[in-house]
Amino acid sequence: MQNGRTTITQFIIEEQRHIKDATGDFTSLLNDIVTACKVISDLVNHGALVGVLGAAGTENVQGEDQKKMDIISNDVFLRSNEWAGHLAAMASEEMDEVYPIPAKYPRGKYLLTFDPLDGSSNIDVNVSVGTIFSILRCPGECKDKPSADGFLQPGTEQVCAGYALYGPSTMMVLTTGNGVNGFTLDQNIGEFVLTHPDMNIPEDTREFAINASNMRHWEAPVKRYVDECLAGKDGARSEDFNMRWIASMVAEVHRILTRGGIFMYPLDEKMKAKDTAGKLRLMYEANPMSFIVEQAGGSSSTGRERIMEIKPDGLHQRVPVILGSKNEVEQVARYHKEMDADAAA
Ligand code: P6P
Repeated sequence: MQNGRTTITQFIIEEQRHIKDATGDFTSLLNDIVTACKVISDLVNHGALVGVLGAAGTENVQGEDQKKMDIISNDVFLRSNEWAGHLAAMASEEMDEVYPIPAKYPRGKYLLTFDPLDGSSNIDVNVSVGTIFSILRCPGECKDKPSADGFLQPGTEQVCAGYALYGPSTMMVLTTGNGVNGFTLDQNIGEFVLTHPDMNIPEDTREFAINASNMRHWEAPVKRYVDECLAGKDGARSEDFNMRWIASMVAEVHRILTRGGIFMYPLDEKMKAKDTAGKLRLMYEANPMSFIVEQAGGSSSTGRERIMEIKPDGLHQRVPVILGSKNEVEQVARYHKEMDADAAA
C-alpha cells in the first residue's frame, strides 16, 4: 500500500491468495507484462522526442502497414516476457508465427497473446492507443513443442485478460475472472495504483460506436439497429442516441467500461466478398476484450454467437464484434436472429 493506495502488484498478490495452489508464477508473469506496458507508455508519451513516430515501411501478417511503434512495442513485449520461465510461447498481431520461448530460457505453463499497439494508426496524430493481452494455460504437449494449435482455445479458457490505455493518463484494466479493476500509472512512483475498483458496464446505453463509412456494406440487422439509433426520439427507440468512433478499440472499450455504450465492428458484404469473417482478430483483440466486458456485466457477440465460445481455427482469425451494454448487444443479436430466420424462410 503506497500512501493508502493499493498498487497493482499488491492487488495481484492478494487476488492470487484466493486461487488454490497458486505458485506465484502467474503473479510474476503479470508483473512482467505490467513492466512492458510501462516501457511502451514511456515511449508513446515521448513520441516525436524519441523518434518513434511514423511508418516502419513494412507490413504485418494482416497486410497492414506497420508503424515503427508496432514493431518497437512488439519487441518490448518479447524481451520483457521471454526470460522468466512463466511462458511456453507468445503470439502477436505483429508476428506471422508463434514465438516459442528460446532454448536459453526456461519454459513455463502459460501462453501469452497480445496486440502490442492497438489503434496504432492513431499514434502519429496523438490519439489514444493501447496494448491488449490475454493469458491462456499451455496444454501439456504444447510446452515442449509450442505451436499455433496450443493457442487455439475458446475465450472461456482465458486465465487473464487486460489492456493498457496510453491516453491522457496511462491506465491498466484487467480481469482474472473475478470482476474488472482499473489502475492508473502514478508517474511519480512508477507504479499502477488501483483507481477504478470493480468496474461495471450499465446494462442500457444511448451511445453507439461504429465506423459509419462502411454503412453501404452493412448487413440488414446492423443497418436496422443504427437507423433506429439515428431516428432518435421520432423513431422506433423513442430516444436520441450519441455516436463515437475513435478507431482505437482499447479507447472505445474503456469508454464503455466507464459509462456504458455499444461498440460494433460487424461482418459486412465487403468482408464477405473477400471471404473474411470480420476486421478484428479473435485471439488478441476480441477474446480478451470479451472476457473483460463480460466480467464487467456486459455482453460480447458476433451478432450470431457469443464470442468467447468460438473454437478458434487460426492464430490470426478475424471475427465480427458487437460488445458493450448487455441490453443493446442483445437487441442487435435479436435483429440478426429475426432477419436470418426471415431470410431462411
Ligand atoms: P477502422 C485498430 O486498427 C483496430 O484494430 C481497432 O483498434 C479499431 O477499433 C479498428 O481497427 C478501427 O478500424 O476501419 O475504423 O480503421
